[in-house]
Amino acid sequence: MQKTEFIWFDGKMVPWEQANVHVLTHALHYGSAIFEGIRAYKCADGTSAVFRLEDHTKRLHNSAKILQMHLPHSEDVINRAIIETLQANKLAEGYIRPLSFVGDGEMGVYPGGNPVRTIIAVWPWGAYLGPEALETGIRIKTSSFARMHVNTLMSKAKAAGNYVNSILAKIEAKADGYDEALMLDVNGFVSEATGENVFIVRDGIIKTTPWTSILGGITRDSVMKLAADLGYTVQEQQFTRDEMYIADEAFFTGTAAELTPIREVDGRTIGAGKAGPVAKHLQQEYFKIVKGENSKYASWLHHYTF
Ligand code: PPE
Repeated sequence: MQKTEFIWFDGKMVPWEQANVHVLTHALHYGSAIFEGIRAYKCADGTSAVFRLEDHTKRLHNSAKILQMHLPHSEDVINRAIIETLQANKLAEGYIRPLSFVGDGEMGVYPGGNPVRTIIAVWPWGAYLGPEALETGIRIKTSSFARMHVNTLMSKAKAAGNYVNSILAKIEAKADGYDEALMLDVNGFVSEATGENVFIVRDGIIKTTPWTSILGGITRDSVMKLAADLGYTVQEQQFTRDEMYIADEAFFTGTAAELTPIREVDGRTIGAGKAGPVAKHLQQEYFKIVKGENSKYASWLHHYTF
């Protein structure tokens, strides 16, 4: 990864190399951490903008609530700290990773009175699934691992521990020669991917999985609103992998993955085997919005300069 100069750590700007923790950090042993993934883009007017900053910070605080972690910093403080970290690093475009975690103190599963610590790191990050993925689409395979039951881990929290399930699926998919894993829920319906939400398009209707076993993706929400504004019918509805096989188009959404078309699922070619027209249309409009080229969505952008 491409390093930057400073990481915000519990209210202070610390040089990248000095942003360290003790090996007995609770989160390192038990996964007791929550995080966000946010992107900032260069805009046409020469400024930069963080995409849906306040919504990400809100989700961070909601994740803390679900995990009963007490964050010492308010949403306002985190919003300001994110902008300050981008400015301190002179980063005009890139990825932002706030992380709050249970620190060291007592050992044992019970987090007790261990301190909750927060970092904000930023770095340049290109296309998540490879430079060609956004153009040509990716190949995915249904994972042998199911997404968590809704009472096993809390998918609406972006919790570090949840990602062990994602790691298992991602390693399997890559080892089998695929770009990403398609994950089903415990009832066999399509859930999400290891770090993306799933959409299909069939007979002109756009479908995405309901907010049950999935993370409530902010890109998912943005694309649903955008698609509806463009006149598409958008449904939040369960669907099966075979419905996906016969979809005209399929795509993933995520902060890191942006809007990545899917060209193959379990050896079946989707549509024409390349980015479909609806995915391409939504992708183009999404990139215009995040780069400040569509004033209708100006309220989603938090501009900054340095
Ligand atoms: N589901 C999961 C499991 C997930 O991790 C993400 C984001 C999403 C859906 C989409 O959410 P949103 O970014 O709000 O649209 N995954 C983040 C982490 C990726 C990583 O490898 O790290 C991300 O895209 O930032």
